Amino acid sequence: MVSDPMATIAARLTPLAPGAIAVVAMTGPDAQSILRRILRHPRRDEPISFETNRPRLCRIFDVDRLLDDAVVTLIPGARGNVVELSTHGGVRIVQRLLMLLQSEGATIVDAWEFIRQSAADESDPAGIAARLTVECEIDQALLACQSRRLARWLLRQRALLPPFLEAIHTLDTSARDEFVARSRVAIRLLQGVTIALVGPPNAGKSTLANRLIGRDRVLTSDIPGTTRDWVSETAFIDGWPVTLTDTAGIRETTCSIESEAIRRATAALHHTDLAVVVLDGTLSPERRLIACEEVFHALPANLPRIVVANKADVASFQGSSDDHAEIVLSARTGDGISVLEQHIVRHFDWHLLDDTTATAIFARQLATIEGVDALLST
Ligand SMILES: Nc1nc2c(ncn2[C@@H]2O[C@H](COP(=O)(O)OP(=O)(O)OP(=O)(O)O)[C@@H](O)[C@H]2O)c(=O)[nH]1
Ligand SMILES: [Mg+2]
Repeated sequence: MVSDPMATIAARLTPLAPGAIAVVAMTGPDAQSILRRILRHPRRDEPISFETNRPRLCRIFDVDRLLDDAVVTLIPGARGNVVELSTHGGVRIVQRLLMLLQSEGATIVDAWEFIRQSAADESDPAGIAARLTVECEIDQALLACQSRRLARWLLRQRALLPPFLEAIHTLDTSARDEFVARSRVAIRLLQGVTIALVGPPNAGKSTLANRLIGRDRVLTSDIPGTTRDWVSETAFIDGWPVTLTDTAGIRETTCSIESEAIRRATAALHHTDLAVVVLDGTLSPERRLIACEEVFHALPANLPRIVVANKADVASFQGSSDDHAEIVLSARTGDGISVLEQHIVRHFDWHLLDDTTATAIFARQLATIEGVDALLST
């Protein structure tokens, strides 16, 4: 990356996708002279005078070819003024503008690098850059964010985390340990959590998958062995996004297609963080226990699991007994689903993530804390 203070840098600050407006920024010693060469007054053939923080409507020319109209604003920054060119949001326009700036002598960098460099304040080079880096990291997480709850929480972290990190060395050990503990929870959530629904055929795994996903995503039927290849989809557990995998029912079978489906289901479990074992609550407790043991046998030994007894809505439901089932629910009616969600929340410690407590979302943000590597690897 360019860190030369004499370099003039430019970057696209908005995604390269069709939109109403795209923003390209430029800063550095040659920024003003580049502007003079490429901008013209929208109506008259006269130079444009700029004042900082006063937007101006201009025309961008590539030699004599009109490229686009743009609103241009000069904003004071650490390396001189930052020029923001807001053009129409066509992908091609933005690409041509960046090529033009490059041909005029600017070095094109990515948005993150641009913000980092344009904020590098001589009086506090570490401070402002560190704060902006954290904000950029949170913005990146927001771009990929899949749920409203997570987005709201990330937006709160944008305000809470930078000042908290600046003051981290003033905290006592227990406050730091708590910060590291909840940050580990957040980092894992942001990396992506996978939950698999496993169990014998016909237990209601796919019905439960559809309920957690919130729509009819997978086929269900009373024919045992309906689900063949496993299916993954984003689901929201108490608002937090997870990848939910519905798998083929596990049983002894002579059907070669079904046994391949079961083999794939169990292979997928090696990349899973939690198994929800779904049992058919209408079976007798004895049969359920046998089915449960059979499923446990197929799971990787160290895979955490939550066992549920499904179909609690039907008269023939056999109640919970000694078959490991912790939760009784009905995937069909939704009864007991929130209990399952709370179990999952507690399993991953997501209750530690609230909107008032600063929490790191990337391991890098913990790097300033002594001994944190050891904590993270446990
Ligand atoms: N009464 C009742 N029936 C349910 C419930 N959940 C699922 N079922 C029914 O049980 C049958 C099997 O449901 P699925 O969701 O296809 O079961 P599965 O575990 O995915 O089955 P396989 O894909 O064959 O392994 C269907 O007829 C569902 O309508 C429930 O909570 N209550
Ligand atoms: Mg199924």
